Parts: sequence; structure tokens; C-alpha cells
Amino acid sequence: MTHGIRVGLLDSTLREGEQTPGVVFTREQRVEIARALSGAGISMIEVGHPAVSPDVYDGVKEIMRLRREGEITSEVVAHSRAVRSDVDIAMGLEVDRIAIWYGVSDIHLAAKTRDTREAALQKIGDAIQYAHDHGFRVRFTPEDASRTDQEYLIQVIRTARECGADRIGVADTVGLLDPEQTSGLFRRLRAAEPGVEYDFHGHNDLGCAVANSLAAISAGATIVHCTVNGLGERVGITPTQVIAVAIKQKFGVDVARLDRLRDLSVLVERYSGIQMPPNYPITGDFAFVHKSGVHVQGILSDPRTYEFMDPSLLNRSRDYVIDKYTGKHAVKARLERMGIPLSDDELTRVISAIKRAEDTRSFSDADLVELVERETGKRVSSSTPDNIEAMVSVKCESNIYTTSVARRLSSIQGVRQVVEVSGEYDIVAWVEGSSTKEINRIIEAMRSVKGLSSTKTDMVLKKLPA
Ligand code: HCA
Ligand code: CU
Repeated sequence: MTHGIRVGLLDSTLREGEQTPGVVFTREQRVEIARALSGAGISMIEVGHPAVSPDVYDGVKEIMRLRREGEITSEVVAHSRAVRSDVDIAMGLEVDRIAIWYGVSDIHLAAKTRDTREAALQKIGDAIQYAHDHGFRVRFTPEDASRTDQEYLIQVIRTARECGADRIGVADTVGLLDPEQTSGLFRRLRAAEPGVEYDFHGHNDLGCAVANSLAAISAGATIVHCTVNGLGERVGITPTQVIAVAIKQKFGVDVARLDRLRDLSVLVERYSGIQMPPNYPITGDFAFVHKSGVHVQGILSDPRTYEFMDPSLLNRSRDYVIDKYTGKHAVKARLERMGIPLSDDELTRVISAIKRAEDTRSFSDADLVELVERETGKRVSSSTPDNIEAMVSVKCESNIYTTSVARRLSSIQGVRQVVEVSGEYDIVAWVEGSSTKEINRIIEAMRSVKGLSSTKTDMVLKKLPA
């Protein structure tokens, strides 16, 4: 562990994240996400580019109201092009900091602005000076810094500092750096221009965004940019949940409340419509699920055998897959958790039944109870938690692809099965929860799926064996 590192996160879910294909946040969602990020203790949040559209503007305005009332404690940053009209809009909202950016690589200069290097320096300097003269803190981001001629990059950074920027955001806009290059770049920039603090903004096109962010921190960056679930242009940037845990693990620094990360991920899944795969690091469903008999045996005797971090720190718990690879230890642990103690002999019979069951991919608690009852003749169902079930019928909007709605519904926690049907409704979903409150929460999550026009819920009163 390296001590003495000073670092924080800038979460850009509301700016970079909204540049993900298909993602738009409503004003209310923007405010709710900002509150959640602040509640998770993130240092800075980039809340959008207010000059882009009225709803971004309104969202930022509301966020700043909450900021003044002390309900949002993160530093609020607004994005701005290097033009006075954008800066004016951001200043009118009284944000804490204005982040001005400009493409400075030869590729960007030639293709986008058609500026000479000199002309670009002029425009950059003018916009920064303008914001600074009005009393605003300014971060300047040389876009495409990772492909910019380094002598010119240093000139850009010097100009930005002289005109009043106190932070420089080094952007790997196309995501082509590796960790070694990232750390080399930061060391050179800091040596050449030590009068400012540095951010790192890393795109994930080569899957190196987290590793590059760690390298940037080791080389002196004091803020790293991230988005919840790694949203952003193309394949996105550094995921907040992963970098927060990686920084804790590597540097021992708390840059976010780790117990909030899973909820943040679920919230942003819901509002972005982009579901995380189960094998996603840290917040994915499988992050603390163990399968092979050898692994489970190890975990049960000391969880450190196959986990570097205790899942309870993330407000999560570990679980074991029960299927034909499963050993005795996992089945025993799962049954004990359900309050079902079995003798060695009974356990052996249950395990051999699991191994014989060819068509079952993995056993849920209910499957397991049924199997125990069948194999041992014991009646144990009463010791499983009482669950409430409901059948939810769903109508989709006429222009929507039903299967995509069905797929989204099936990934909501608590939704057990989803079928597409003909007739009055388009989809029927089977929902299960421990209380009516929980059922309501699940149905509310279902209703927030895009393309769904109405739902009808029938509670299950009695189930008969087929
Ligand atoms: C953009 C470009 C940017 C800016 C990064 C930053 C990039 O989409 O506006 O301002 O920190 O990746 O270069 O996201
Ligand atoms: Cu970016």
C-alpha cells in the first residue's frame, strides 16, 4: 500500500455518461443521480454541458439550488466549449467550476477547428481568462492530449495556467494509452508545468481505463474521471465502482462510500437503460459468487482464499452456485443458511441427485428445497422464507420491439420469469419478493423501463403442484 497519496474522483455520469449511444437523462433523473453521487461522497461531479439543451440547463440549475442549500456537497462542475457564449451560460448558473475543453492534437486541429496551433492557443487563453476574470475556477482539458505533440501540449498547459486555469484535465480521448505511457506522460507534464493540478480522463477503448487511471494517480494526478457503469462515448470511460475499489485496494484511500456503489450502479442501469453483464467487476451479480467445489471449500474455511475484499464492505454478500460441479461444503452451507440441517447421509443423497439432474443449470433455493424433500422425505418448505408472488401483465408501446422490453424486464432483480404472449397484453412477468413493499418496488422498477405503456398486477393467492 502506498501512503500519502492525495486523490479524488470526478464522476461524469451526467456529462460523459449522457454521451453514451441511446442515453438521455430527464431533469428529475439528473437531479436524483447528482444527489446519489454526492451521498456517496464523490469529490466532484460533472453535471452536464448546460449550453447543449434546455433540459440539461434546467437540471444543472436545480442541482445548484440543492448545492446552495447544502444538500449536495460535491463540487459541481459544468462543461463548456472554449467560447464566451458557453462560458456565460455556465457562469449564469453559478457552478463551482467551469471545465473548458479544446481539441489540440494536429488531427483535431485539422479536422475540426482548422486552427493553426497559434490560433488555438489564442481561443483557449481567451475563454479561460474570461471565466477566470469573472471569479470562476477553471479546469482546462486539452482534448486528445494523448496524441498531441508533447512540446505543443506543454505550451497549451502553460497558456491555460497563465490565463487562470488551476486544473488541467489530461484526456486520453480515443483510449489508446497503456499504463506505462500514462505514467510517463504525467511525469513529463508535471516536471514541465508543476504550477497546476492534474486530472486524468481515460477512455476504455482498449480496456485499459482503470489501469491507466491507477498509473496516472501513481504519477501525480489528483483527480480521476469516471462514470457509473463506465458509461460514455463509444465504450465509455473508467467505471466509478471499479476505480473507487481499486484506489482503496491499491492506495488505501477512500474516494467514495463503497457501500453505496451497488445502489448507484442499479440506479444508473435503470435510468440509462443499459444493463450490466453479471460478470461485471465489483457490482456485477457474480462478483462474489463461487462455483467450483474447491473454491467453495476454500471460501468456507477462509474467504480470503478467493476474495481480495470482504463483500460486506460493499453492502453485498457472497453466494455459492449449486449445480453439478458443487461440492458438499457449498450445499451444506446453502442449506444451513436456509435453516435446513442435514445428516451426512442425507447430504450425500442430495448431492448425487444434483449431479444426476442434467437439465438444471443451477439450483435456486426453491429448487433445492424441493429436491431435499424428494430425496430425504423430510418436509422442510416451512423453513424457507415466506415469499409473495405476483403476475404482472405488461403492454408495450406500439412502435417498440417487445423482445427488447422483455429482456430489460428479465434483468430486474426480483423478476423471476418473463414470457411474451399474444392477446390483450404483450408480456407476462412472474415477480417474487419478501413483502408487498418489495413487490411494489419491483413493479416500479419495471414501469421505468422505456417502451412500456401500462401494467396490471395480480397477486398469487395459492399455488398448486402441477
Ligand atoms: C468530449 C471530450 C472529452 C473531454 C474530457 C474532459 C474527451 O466529449 O467533450 O473535458 O475532461 O474525452 O476528451 O470527453
Ligand atoms: Cu471523454
